Amino acid sequence: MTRLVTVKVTVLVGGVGGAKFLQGARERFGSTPFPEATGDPGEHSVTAVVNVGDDAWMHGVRICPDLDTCMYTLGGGIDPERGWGRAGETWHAKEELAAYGADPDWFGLGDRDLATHLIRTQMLAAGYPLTEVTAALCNRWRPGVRLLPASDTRHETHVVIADDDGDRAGDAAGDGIRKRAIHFEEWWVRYRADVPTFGFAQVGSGPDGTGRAEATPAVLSAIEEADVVFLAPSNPIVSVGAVLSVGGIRGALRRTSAKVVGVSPVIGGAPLRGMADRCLDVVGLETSAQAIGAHFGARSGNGLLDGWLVAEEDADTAVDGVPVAAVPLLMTTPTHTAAMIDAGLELVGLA
Ligand code: FO1
Repeated sequence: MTRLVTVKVTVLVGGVGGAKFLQGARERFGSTPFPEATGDPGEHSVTAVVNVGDDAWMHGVRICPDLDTCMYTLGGGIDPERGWGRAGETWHAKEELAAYGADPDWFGLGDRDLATHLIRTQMLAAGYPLTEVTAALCNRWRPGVRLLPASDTRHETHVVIADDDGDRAGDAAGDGIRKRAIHFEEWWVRYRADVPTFGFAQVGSGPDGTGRAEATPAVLSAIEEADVVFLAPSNPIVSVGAVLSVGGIRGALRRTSAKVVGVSPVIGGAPLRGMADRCLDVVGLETSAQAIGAHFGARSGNGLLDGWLVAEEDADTAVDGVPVAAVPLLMTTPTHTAAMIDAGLELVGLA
């Protein structure tokens, strides 16, 4: 057993589930002020590598739902009922946009939240990378963990659905079904994932505007220099999966000397929250701790995991080459989540 005196923890996260997990990590490892996302993370430290697959342009501003959910949750500004956007929100701008008939009419930007998007959009237009923009926004919110976008370039999740208008796309797959691709937010928010769906694809570009999105140097060193890396119990396909599909991240996880611990996002065959089961269906994976653990795979093979934390209800889970521990997984309070994190450390011999 290795007892860590100082700990560098890196967590791959999405939105609501990821933010709750980070509250537990902050409780467990203490809050380290990170004035700058690119600054020295100090000794006890938690760094979050946050999904940017949900990021989108709406009404001319750049929305980063998962970064903002983490920032507002950890900074005390989240609306606790919705799990996204600001507490005490008003919707005057949304109403005015609707009065103009502006598109999209299915996505709500609150007045308080809009200020965040305006600052972000101005800074991006001035040439600041998203990592620095996020650090600047966090200067206000002081989340106590370092929030790093998985990439500084576009890496949006798009979704292939059936095209019932019939005249916008061809039948390239030759299966008799016309298809089109829409942004993930449209699929999730407008259609509630309830349309015939065929797959997900990342749409983006590399640092030079071509190729595919790459992880930032800050993300790669956060993974390579960590003592332990957690895959949060976020959506394994469109949150953690989208992070893993950023160029360089999978390789960094394979190389790091840190132990990599995954936390199951399903309990007894049902997702902890959200519509993870819809995404799993789309890619042909069963909604079970077993199937998701096997999907991530063992680091001793070609996969990513040194340990897989599942709910007590899933205690019979066995994943080839991966030690499994069953613990209470409900993140009801940061203290409960911190206990779950301790179980993860113990599983890989770090506590
Ligand atoms: N979710 C909704 O269901 N409806 C909305 O109008 C909406 C607006 C919105 C604005 C900013 C933001 O950061 C998040 C927002 N969300 C909204 C939540 C979010 O889009 C999704 O739940 C996630 O992207 C999925 O994790």
